[in-house]
This record gives sequence, C-alpha cells and structure tokens, in this order.
Amino acid sequence: MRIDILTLLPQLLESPFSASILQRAKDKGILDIHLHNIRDYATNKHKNVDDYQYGGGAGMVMAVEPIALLIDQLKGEREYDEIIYMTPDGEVLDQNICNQISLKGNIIILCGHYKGVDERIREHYITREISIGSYVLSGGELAAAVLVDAIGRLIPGVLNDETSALTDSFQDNLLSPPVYTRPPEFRGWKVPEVLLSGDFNKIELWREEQALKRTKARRPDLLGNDE
Ligand code: 6GU
Repeated sequence: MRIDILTLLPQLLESPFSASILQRAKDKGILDIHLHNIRDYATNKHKNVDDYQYGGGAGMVMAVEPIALLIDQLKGEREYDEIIYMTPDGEVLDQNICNQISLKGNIIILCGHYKGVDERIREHYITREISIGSYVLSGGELAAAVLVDAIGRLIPGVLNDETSALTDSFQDNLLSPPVYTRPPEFRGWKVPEVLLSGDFNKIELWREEQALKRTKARRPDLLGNDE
C-alpha cells in the first residue's frame, strides 16, 4: 500500500511512522509512506498557502491552487483509490472504516489546517472525509497519524502473528477480554484459575464471557445497533 500525505507540517509526521510496527511494514516493503509539503507547491513569491475567507469571518482558509497542483501531479503518476481529507466534520473513524481502507492500493491523505480547505478541493478531489472524534485538533496531522497506524497494522503481512489483528478489540464489535502473563501470583494477586487449567474450550468460553461483560459495562453502544 502506498500512502501520500499532504501537509503543511511534514515534520509532525516523521516520527510516528519510524518506529515499531509501521517501520517494520515499511522495511518489508508492504507500506510506502510519502510526505509532501503543500508549501512546496505555493506559486506566489511569499509561498503563502492560506488566505482570508470570502465573505469575511475569522480564520484563514487553505488555498485551492497549491493543493490542486500537488494532487494533479500525484494523479499523473499513478491511480489513487481514495483521496481522504482529515477534518473534524468528516465521518467518525471506526474499525470498520479502517478495515475498508486497509484493502486499498494507493491513497492520498490531506491534512486540514486553520479554518479548513477551500471547498472546491473537497468537491473536485476528495472521495472521503474522516474525523477521529468529537473534539478539535489544531491540525489534521495527528489524526492522519492515527488513521495510518490503524490501517497500517491491518495490511496483510504487517503483523507477525496474522491472527492477532483478528482478535483485536472491535473486530467483532466486542472489547478484548483481560490478559495475564507470568507470574501466576504477585503480591497475592492471582491469575484466574481457568487460564492455568490447560482446558482450551473452557478458556475460550471464559474469554467470550469476559469480552461480553466488559463490552456491556464499558461500551454498550457496540452491542445491538449496527450490523
Ligand atoms: Cl481529522 N482534524 C482536526 N483538526 N481535528 C479533529 C479531527 C481532524 N478529528 C477530530 N478532531
């Protein structure tokens, strides 16, 4: 999968993809991330990429031209399956959306700033708009990092143990059950007996019960509604 990220602050996105699972995915050639500075496509001599909004009002708007030039260049080089705009008024990201996007080949992610991007970019280029929750960030970069992390780990071959993404919280609309490792007892705090029993049917049953109990208590919204 190739991901081109369009941003005014590429330095914000260098470290999130340079560690752990995503770095391994890049090393294996499964994930190819390219950062592009929108300012490099500014055509005026001051390299401005934003301007006052028509009609008045506080806050600057990201201008249409530099972003259009950059996207046109990329689209001239290869086909894109999705051009995603990170914006607080997009659809709220969930595991289902991550699963869908992880199956794509080439995607562009545009990070918003200021009051957002000139609407004409949204009309003519953007295929999907995504928010990561009901709060406002100062820019779309950290949201883009969240999206890339969440989809990157789902690409086949990225995780060592392929089954581990399938047993993540949310993959079946359930939170994960509690987990334990050695020692079996610490300060009198014991690991549940059943996990030490070696009876895999019993263990599986216990995990299902715990997952359901935890989901009911913490995220009842995941039960019963969609799907
Ligand atoms: Cl995608 N961008 C910004 N600026 N704020 C957000 C967001 C995105 N998602 C939640 N808050």
